[in-house]
Amino acid sequence: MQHNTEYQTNDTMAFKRLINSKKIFSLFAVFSLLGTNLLMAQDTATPTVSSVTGGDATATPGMWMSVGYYVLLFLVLCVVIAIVGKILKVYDLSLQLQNKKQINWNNIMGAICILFMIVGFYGAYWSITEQGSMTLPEAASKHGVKIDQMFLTTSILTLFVFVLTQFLLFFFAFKYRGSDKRKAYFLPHNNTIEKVWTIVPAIVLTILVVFGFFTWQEITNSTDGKGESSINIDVTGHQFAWELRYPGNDGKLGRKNYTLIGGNNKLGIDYKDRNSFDDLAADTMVIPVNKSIRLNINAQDVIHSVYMPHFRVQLNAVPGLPTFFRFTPTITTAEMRTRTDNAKFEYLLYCNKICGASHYNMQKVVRVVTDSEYNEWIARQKPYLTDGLKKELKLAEGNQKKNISQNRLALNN
Ligand SMILES: [Cu+2]
Repeated sequence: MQHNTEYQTNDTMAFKRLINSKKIFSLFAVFSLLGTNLLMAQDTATPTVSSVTGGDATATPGMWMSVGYYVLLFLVLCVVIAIVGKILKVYDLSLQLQNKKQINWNNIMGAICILFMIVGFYGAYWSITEQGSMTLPEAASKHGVKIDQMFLTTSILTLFVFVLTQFLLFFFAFKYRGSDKRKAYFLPHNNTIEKVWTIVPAIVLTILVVFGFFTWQEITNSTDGKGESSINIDVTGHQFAWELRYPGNDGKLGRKNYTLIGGNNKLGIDYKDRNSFDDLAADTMVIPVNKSIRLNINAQDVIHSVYMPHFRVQLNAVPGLPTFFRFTPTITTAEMRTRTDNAKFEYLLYCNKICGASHYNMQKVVRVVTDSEYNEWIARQKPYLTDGLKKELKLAEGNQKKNISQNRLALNN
């Protein structure tokens, strides 16, 4: 009797503990769902450049609500499946008590495997046909076409392997399910099989890697060292905007130095370098079609990333580590507007590193134009060397002289 009560108290305690952990988990789930919704809703409240593009890319709070809804639906479905499984188990035990023929679980598991395979394949087919077009827009640069070819080759190869292996996995699980009529064949080791599944993937992966290596080399060496001049454009990232600098008539960008960064000299341009005098500030990145563009990439605070999906350009912008990327745009904005049937279409330069709270809004419009349009536009751009900056530079020179004389005084003392 005593023992019984002891067990009972133990059981109730364990039960209570279970209830508590369940309560805690559900509370946690509710909070994380609510938190995500609130965060996302806040983000969408601020207008973004994407509204310029006329795309449907802007997320709505409703969209995130529906994400939460589908997560909950999935959890409910899991619970329902678990309950059905338990009911079947109880039914099976009742059959056993009545000395009747029991449920053949091996057949059920085999059928579930086949069902899972069919649903899984349909899901893969659905995601390719429904969402495949959302991956990347049409390539609008010379090297972009090559990257797409590589991407397509890899996708077809992996798709083939995916279908083959998944079919074998689930079909074999069904075909050779447990049965009293069969005895499992014991296969401890087979050298031929081992060789095949080591050598074949090794060859395929080597081909892909070499293919990728040569494509990347072609992209990065395309115009370097061949004397072909590119249009130099400085892209500097900071929290949370991109700054653009174009060279003036000389085609050369002046030196920069981070110690010179100040109110009127946002980029820290060194005006001791004569090449700096005619450098231009621009708000939009306007580039001529079919001309080689060299982006000089910089960052001032944290790591940002220059990302232009249409041109298949992406390179990190790292503070203190200037890099560059050359590409040649092939389709003008006007042409793309007719192709996409969207009068508001714009190419965009995004930041592709989560660099802080307003990272999502770090975008710049890129406009690809004809040669004459470009020349007309560049003539209208204002120099970086503003009147304010000129005054400041003179002041700085004056200060420097003062400092020097003060130092001399100090030395004399
Ligand atoms: Cu950024």
